[in-house]
Amino acid sequence: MSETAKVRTFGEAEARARLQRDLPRWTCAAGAIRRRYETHGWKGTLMAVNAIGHLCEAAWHHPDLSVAFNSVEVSLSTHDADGITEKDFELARKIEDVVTWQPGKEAGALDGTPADPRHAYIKYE
Ligand code: H2B
Repeated sequence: MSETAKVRTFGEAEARARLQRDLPRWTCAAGAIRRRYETHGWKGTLMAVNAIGHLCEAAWHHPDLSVAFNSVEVSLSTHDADGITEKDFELARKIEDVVTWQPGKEAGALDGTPADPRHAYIKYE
């Protein structure tokens, strides 16, 4: 595809339909796809922020983040295309898989965070 070819952008209705199918906890508003992750407090929020930050830098595709004591909201759109593109959905998928990962629910060797409230940091519900 030539450098000047316009990247395909998704309209709000199309993006919503895609999220409903693939990323049901994400929403589409004001030209971006968004997801709020709740945590049990500041330390959990910062761990989630840093994990998201790493994924976005590795992707070279950066969100707006709204950070509060017990939550972080991710907002993704593609500046170069002035809209929502495949890059936003692909990165949202990776972020969702990483932030909501609970190895204790998988068949592997990892136990995941203990149920003890002292260790709780991401709210998974
Ligand atoms: N992030 C987002 N969300 N959209 C972009 O178009 C984008 C980016 N472009 N991160 C990259 C970096 C950069 O090449 C340009 C100059 O912003």
